[in-house]
Amino acid sequence: DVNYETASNVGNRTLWVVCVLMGLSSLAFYGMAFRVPTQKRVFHILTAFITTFAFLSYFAMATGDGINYNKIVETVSHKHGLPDTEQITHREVYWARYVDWSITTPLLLLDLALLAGLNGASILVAIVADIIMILTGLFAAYGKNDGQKWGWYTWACIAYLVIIYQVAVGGRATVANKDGKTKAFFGAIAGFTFVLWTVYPIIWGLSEGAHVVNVDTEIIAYAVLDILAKPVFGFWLLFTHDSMASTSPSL
Ligand code: RET
Repeated sequence: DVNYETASNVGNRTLWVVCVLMGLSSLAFYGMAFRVPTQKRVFHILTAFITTFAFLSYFAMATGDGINYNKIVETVSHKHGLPDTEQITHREVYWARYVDWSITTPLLLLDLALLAGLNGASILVAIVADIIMILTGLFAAYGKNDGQKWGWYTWACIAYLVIIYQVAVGGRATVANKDGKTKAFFGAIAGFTFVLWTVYPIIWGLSEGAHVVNVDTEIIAYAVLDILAKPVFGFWLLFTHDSMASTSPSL
């Protein structure tokens, strides 16, 4: 039995909508970058780069690039002495996402780390753990059987815990030395980030992992998350940061 799991028009339209939103947000962030003094510009540039990479990745996926099939072979055993059969599933993998995430999630972490004033060693550990999380997630997406797939997934989750430890726990301790406004803002935006980021591995598990939801649902779920994690996160960070006096990173 051979079975194909692909996106329909609904999925493709969703990809185009996100592509346009990422493009427009990028223009807004570059525009905002010009209007702030140079010492405050690091956050604007980082945030604009994040949506620029997302725009490019969504352009790829909407036009049919950065996608191919993963083939999974399962043995189905039958009762009553019938011979076992092979169930072959070809499901679309949108690998352009992983290229996007491998670049943009470290930049998002850098936004948070610079806001908190995290030390260089912690920033480096968080970024390397993040790259490991995304690359092992990419290998998981191409797993040929359950053992391989969920094995890679486990390494990705361990790397994610390292990130949370460095940025959330370390960031809170560091930001405690800053003014009250920065402290409260870091708590809010880091909390928002980690709740949101934790939904990604859940969606992954239901879609690419266990094939419980179809490819269209996967596209829509990631679309909502990506809009919240990039443009919404970005506008919130930049508007708040512009209104604060003393959060310039030491760069
Ligand atoms: C994967 C699967 C393997 C296990 C884990 C994952 C985590 C992914 C995350 C992605 C965040 C993406 C963001 C994109 C921005 O638009 C790779 C899904 C833990 C946390 C914030």
